[in-house]
Amino acid sequence: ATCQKLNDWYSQCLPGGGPTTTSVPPTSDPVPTTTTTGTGPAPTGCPAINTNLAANSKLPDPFTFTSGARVTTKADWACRRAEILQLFQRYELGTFPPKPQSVTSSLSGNTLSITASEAGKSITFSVSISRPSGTGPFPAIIAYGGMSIPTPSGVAVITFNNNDIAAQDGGGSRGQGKFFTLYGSGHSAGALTAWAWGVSRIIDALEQTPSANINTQRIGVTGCSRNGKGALVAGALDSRIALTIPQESGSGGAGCWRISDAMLRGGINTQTASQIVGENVWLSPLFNQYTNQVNNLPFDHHLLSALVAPRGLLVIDNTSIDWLGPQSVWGCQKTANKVWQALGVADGMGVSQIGNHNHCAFPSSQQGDLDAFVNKFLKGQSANTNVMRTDGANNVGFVEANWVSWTVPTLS
Ligand code: MCU
Repeated sequence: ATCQKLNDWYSQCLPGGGPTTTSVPPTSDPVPTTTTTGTGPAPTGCPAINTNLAANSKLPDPFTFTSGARVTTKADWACRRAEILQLFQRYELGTFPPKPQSVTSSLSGNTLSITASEAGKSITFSVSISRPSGTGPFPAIIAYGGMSIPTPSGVAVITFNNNDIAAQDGGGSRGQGKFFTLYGSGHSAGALTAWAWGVSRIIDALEQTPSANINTQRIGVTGCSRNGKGALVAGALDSRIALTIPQESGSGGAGCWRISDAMLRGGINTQTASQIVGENVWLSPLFNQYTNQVNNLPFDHHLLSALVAPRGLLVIDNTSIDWLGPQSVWGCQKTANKVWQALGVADGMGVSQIGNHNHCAFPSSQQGDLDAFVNKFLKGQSANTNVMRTDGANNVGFVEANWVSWTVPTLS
């Protein structure tokens, strides 16, 4: 394909690449058929999942089940969401284990220690809680590796040492960390999934520790870059999280695999599925067989974001770093917003994509966007969260018709 011009890449670099045949799902399927902790009880009466993968070079339709049935109601969406959760675990993230047999916690000063036990094994990890002045219970943001966005007033920060739960020390660090001590080093979860499990245990602990003085109905999660990928996965997997704020998360986060591949075909040095699985252990080994045929995946990351709906999602991004796939993030997340549109809450999900700053350096020009989402979703105030903006000249050229071949229903 002619796919050369950087400035014009959206018109040059159409969907494509990869085989058009179907692919065989993994033979050993460790994925449970029930939805997991934090997502509430599994919806009933849902269509059976169809795992015969069909190649699709565009972004898969959020509103059609793998069975072919259409999503027309909000109840259908609950089923479709459960299906998408299963698909992500099966092909990319690995199994997200349910709440372990026992989760206990103790608070000492600002340190919350959490012990999780399952099948005779147990692990303990701790988080530090920094509370604002005033009277709680406070809203809180769980920050992977500490805050990389400005701490909003009146909001507690819970610092999560995600690397302690699952290592991310390059391709050789698979199976290391406390999650794997508990579940075994051969567990299918990638680091992003293991960290999300850790976030779920933090929320369990906060729920059972009123003296921590945190309002568990008002929990946000954030992280930047690799930790931004983690924050997005946590928001997708645990529906107790009210606001998800991935920052500059790139491929494996807010980018779509298919669009990132098209960018690379267009000569842009950007991270793709093929590269990411060698660089680090963020994803399940189950994903490896799909990285050269992402068109066979029954999802892309617009559907990872869609798992967050109708809860709050603010994608904070940077247009200046090609490696992060800014065009991919923009097209992917504009498309994800259609799920919030269908649910009647389009302004529950925003994208703020601004360049000319270092990686993970939050520019003051995005402060208003952040404040609006925090005010609405963590403080319960009314705020204008209609945020869908980019300063990327290439990005506004996203040709939706190249990537989206479905329409958006209004779900009743
Ligand atoms: C955007 O996140 C990652 C990226 O996926 C990696 O390829 C790169 O090595 O590191 C980024 C990061 O985490 O930077 C702090």
